[in-house]
Amino acid sequence: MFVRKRLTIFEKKASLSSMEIGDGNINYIYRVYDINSGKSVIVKQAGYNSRISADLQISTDRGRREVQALRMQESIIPGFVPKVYYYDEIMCAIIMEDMVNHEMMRHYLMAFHIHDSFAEDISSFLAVTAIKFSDLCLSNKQKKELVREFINPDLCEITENLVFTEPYQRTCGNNRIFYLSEEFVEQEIFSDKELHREVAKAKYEFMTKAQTLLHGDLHTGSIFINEHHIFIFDPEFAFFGPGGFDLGNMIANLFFAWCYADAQMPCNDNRKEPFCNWILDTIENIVDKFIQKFLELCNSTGSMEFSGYYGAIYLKDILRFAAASAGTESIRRVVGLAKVIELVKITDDLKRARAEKIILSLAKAYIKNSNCFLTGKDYINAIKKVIAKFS
Ligand code: SR1
Ligand code: MG
Repeated sequence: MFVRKRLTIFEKKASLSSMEIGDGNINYIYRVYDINSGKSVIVKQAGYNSRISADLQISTDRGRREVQALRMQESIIPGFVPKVYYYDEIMCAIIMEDMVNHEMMRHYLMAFHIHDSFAEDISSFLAVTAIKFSDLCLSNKQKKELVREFINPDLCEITENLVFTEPYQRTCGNNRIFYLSEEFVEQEIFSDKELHREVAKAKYEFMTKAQTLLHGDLHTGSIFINEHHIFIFDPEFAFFGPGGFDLGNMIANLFFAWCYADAQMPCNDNRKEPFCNWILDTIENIVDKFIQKFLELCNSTGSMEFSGYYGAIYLKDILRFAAASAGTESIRRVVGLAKVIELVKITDDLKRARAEKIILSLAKAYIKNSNCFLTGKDYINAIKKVIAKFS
């Protein structure tokens, strides 16, 4: 009834059905479809509580920001996000394009599919959003107005707690640690004061540095993909934060796919080596293509002070925060409340423990040496070094 009233895309007499298809931590997602015409839309509704924890209450107006973010992203880089058809403030529900013939990237990677243009696509999205929503491109007043509109206290608080705080506290009841990783987490995460200091710095930047409009939760569950195309969706965590956060999250999540393949695929599976190599190449290419596109865009802004010399300084700062964010995303997915299935679904406990040690060690290198990740190769060298240590 809701969809029929709000949209005209279905025939008046169409017999519509719906089913709940969400598997995320927060919202309710329904597919509404007409079996006869084959047309369908997605309805995303925000409830008061998150699905992952009844204790976690989130203001229900988050859809407003999500819709605005999707529309703004569509305006600067068309074709990368699903179309929004309608937002209902009372129902707290978005009606949007059903991304048919696409599947969640997390599942796509867990089926060991390679995607030739992913680095090209995602680096464009990351570079364009890093530049076009920043002071490098927006006017002074426009930027401040948008920062105000995107103040996102509840969703940012989730990240501040789940990503930047709880995984470092041994007494935090929200953490979920795999039994074979407990000792390692105790020694390497809970006891490492230098690490805590660096994460505190990153958290402070996350809270205060309104550089650009971030997606805010860019993992492989926020991407739908097919052989030829990607959709980036679900930007309900969007806010003006430090450029580099989305890039870092992407890098961390791609590496989870490497860990899953490394642990789950038998050595005699001839898809294993190409897939694992493709993941590493993709991480390297995303970083290098991001850098190249960022600088090109920066130089084309026409802004005297922000192109050229300052552009390079700005980029270095973004790359530093990207490395730190790759680290914090990695640690929270191993130690914290919100897990990724790439780790949970590793069936051999010893292999899961090894994967988690690799991820945590790499994360520490990203965070403690965040200044040193200036090219794609810097990531690959760090990854290979840590893998060798646990071989
Ligand atoms: C309570 S929400 C837990 C996580 O799910 C979302 O997708 C975000 O990643 C958040 O941190
Ligand atoms: Mg989400």
